[in-house]
Amino acid sequence: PKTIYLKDYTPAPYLAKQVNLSFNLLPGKTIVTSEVKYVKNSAGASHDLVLDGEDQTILSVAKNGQPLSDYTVADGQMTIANPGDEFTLTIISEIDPAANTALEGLYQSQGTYCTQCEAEGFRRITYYQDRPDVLSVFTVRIEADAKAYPVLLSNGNLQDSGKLADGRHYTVWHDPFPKPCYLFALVAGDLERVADTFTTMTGRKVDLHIYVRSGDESQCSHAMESLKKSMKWDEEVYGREYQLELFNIVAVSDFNMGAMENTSLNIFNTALVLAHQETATDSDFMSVEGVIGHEYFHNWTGNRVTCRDWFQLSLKEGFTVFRDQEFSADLNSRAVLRIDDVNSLRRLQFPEDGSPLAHSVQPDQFIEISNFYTKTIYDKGAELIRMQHTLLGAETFRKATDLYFDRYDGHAVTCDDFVQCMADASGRDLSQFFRWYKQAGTPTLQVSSQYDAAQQSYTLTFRQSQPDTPGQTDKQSLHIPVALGLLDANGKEILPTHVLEVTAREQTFTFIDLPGKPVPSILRGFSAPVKLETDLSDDDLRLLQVHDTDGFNKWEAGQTLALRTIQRVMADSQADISQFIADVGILIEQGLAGRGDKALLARALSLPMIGVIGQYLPVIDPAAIDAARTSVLKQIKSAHKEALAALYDANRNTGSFSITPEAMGRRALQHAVLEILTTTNGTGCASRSKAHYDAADNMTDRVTALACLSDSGQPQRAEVFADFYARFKNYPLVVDKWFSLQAIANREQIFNDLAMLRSHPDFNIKNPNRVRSLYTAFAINNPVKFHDPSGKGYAFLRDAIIELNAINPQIAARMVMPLREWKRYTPALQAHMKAALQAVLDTPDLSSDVFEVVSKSLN
Ligand code: HT7
Ligand code: ZN
Repeated sequence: PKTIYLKDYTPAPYLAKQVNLSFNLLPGKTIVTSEVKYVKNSAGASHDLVLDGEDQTILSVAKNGQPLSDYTVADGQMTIANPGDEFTLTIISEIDPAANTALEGLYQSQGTYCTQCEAEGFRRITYYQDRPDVLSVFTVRIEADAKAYPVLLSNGNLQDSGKLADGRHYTVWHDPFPKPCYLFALVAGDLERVADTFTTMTGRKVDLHIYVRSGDESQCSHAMESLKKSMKWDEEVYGREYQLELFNIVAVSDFNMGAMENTSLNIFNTALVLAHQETATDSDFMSVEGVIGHEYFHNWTGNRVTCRDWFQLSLKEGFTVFRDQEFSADLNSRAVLRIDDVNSLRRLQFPEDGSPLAHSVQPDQFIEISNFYTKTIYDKGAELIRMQHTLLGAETFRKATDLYFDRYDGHAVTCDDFVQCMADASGRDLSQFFRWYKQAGTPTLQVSSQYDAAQQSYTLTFRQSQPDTPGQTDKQSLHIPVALGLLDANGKEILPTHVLEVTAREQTFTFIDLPGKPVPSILRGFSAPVKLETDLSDDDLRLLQVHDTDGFNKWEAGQTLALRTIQRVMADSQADISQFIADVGILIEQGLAGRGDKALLARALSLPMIGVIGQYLPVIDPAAIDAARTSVLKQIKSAHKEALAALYDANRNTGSFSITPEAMGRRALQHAVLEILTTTNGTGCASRSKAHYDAADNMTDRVTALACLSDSGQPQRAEVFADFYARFKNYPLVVDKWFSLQAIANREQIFNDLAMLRSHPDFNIKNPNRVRSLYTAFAINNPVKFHDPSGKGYAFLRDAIIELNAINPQIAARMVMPLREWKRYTPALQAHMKAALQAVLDTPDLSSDVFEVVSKSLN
């Protein structure tokens, strides 16, 4: 496989002035006619027109209407030497969507034709310059059987439609905004439409349509409301209006990722559209809102202003994640969302940044771009935008984004261009800040403090360090915004949030006129994606946990105390942790007194997950972490059983179901409490969980009960899982949950369970959601059994990767991820993980997707 380098970028040799595509959808084949008007690009280096194309049979090629034979096809490219300054090229080819199991290009999901062109799927549809800096105006004609495929959609506005002979029909779509081919989309199927409208800030009416399979219409209202909220939010917060007359969303069951932002024809995984209290959890409702927002926001950040090349992927993804995070924060509880986002960053992105696959937010090289849709590009990328927002302040940041949209609407640009807009609008020099885009790895920020009673001054010293990562050593210091507050010994805030800018390797800040030693609240709101090491005492943390005005740092103080407690138990299983246990009692009492936000209390009562704890240890032994964590949970239960039971009872479901932040907070709190109460997995625990299930009137409570029963050896476990399956077997997204909730069980017979699930009639290796529900759930959310000392967990994943390599390389490559941090584990586990990776690497006919991640992991 060939490595592609950022340094080799050159502008496209030809511009595509206009693209006319015609699709004839026939049984067993699709005929694609592509007619493209090309003009020589004066900035282009070469005179040859080089078109990308894969998995298709060329039927004919013509230039200006005359058959052309003077071209070569090799290694997925058609080359036409020196075709002239301006000409029309017509290529007719044949593809087979029904045989397309990779789910890239044009494929079928349960009979519905749909497309996925990002990043390089368009080349599976027709020969074209498949790169994001070639922007063109598309007109698309679709022809198909009218009865089987009554709905025929593409980007833009409907221009024409009509009936044809033999029961066929057609539509013609025109998208007036030039776009790269990765934003092209087509859908043809027998789908139901849910319709609404939105009136934009200048009074234009936009039709909003969500297409789903018959029977799913009643599960679309949350997605539709979320879409309208997104459109309004983008107008209010960024001044961005939607430009077309129509916005379509289509939900399909077979999809490699969550959703795709194709201009005016978003295609979604059903998991991120359908939501109803009976079938979706609170977390599903939140994801639908967030992803509907994310795809809608791409309309400006990605579509109207797009990427010059795929090394700039974070230009659109990092910015759009930041936008969707802020959208959700404005609509819900800001502190809760920040906690959940940071938890996810630490659990998934920090390990990536410390692995052999660590890469910068603007990478320098890749083999398969689809392997770079990573937590680093998306979530660390969003943190980079957040830091710029923090450094500039909301008002100047908005000026900078206005400048960005004005300057680059209709252009394909780079991350450098974005940061330059931030610099130009603020008058600041952000050249040091740009190093965040180029240097991989999570920096460590050490902070030490000194109080001088005589001078009444307080000094904080910051030391930053950057870890070596593959291909990068001796890194330079970064520009780090550190949001800081100071509290006095009584917990009163004496310095409200103030942003310090740490730019040197070592830097001190002195605060004067302080009559007593303050307690610092450092990195409020997690103002930079760093590993923070402080000299705060347990008492300092306890003060912050109670009094900090920053919701994130209040939670963070409690988590740091929990982490220290678990580490103490890991070092000495008999360690005295009574102070920590007593502190948890205070939190429970607060809950019983009805003080504070329930969603925040739920998070405060949840111990850090095994994956997060592992990040703070030199060598990861999941079983040892689990033993210590479980011991702490058991001590909490034993000390506070009555109070916890009372807190559970006080938060019982009364009244009708709703998804307000308050209602979700109450359910989350009940879940956190039930998890502690059922931690010993005895008969009483099982009865409690079963009672929770029996009382449930919504999916969140049912899933809570199943999660608390999952590890249990009591008979209620089988009863409840059987009832759940019987009730929901006709709802694929709920059957996914049934698979996952069993795959995450930390119990002896797990490997038999996994074998049973793998051969279950509902398992389908070709459906990515089902594959994730079994394999990803197991490998990510069952750390103890995935890292079983026998190596059986790794073997289970290894076999699936090998099987999927030939079916769906993108999904196969993603499944390698849990193995890539092998060097962080104990020597015995390392050996098994390495052997699993090697077995995959030794597989014949390895796709370039899997080859890239496995070979880099082993390096
Ligand atoms: N921009 C979209 C990316 C995407 C994708 C990438 C590779 C393979 C399949 C894919 N489906 C969607 C998703 C997003 O970030 O909005
Ligand atoms: Zn995106």
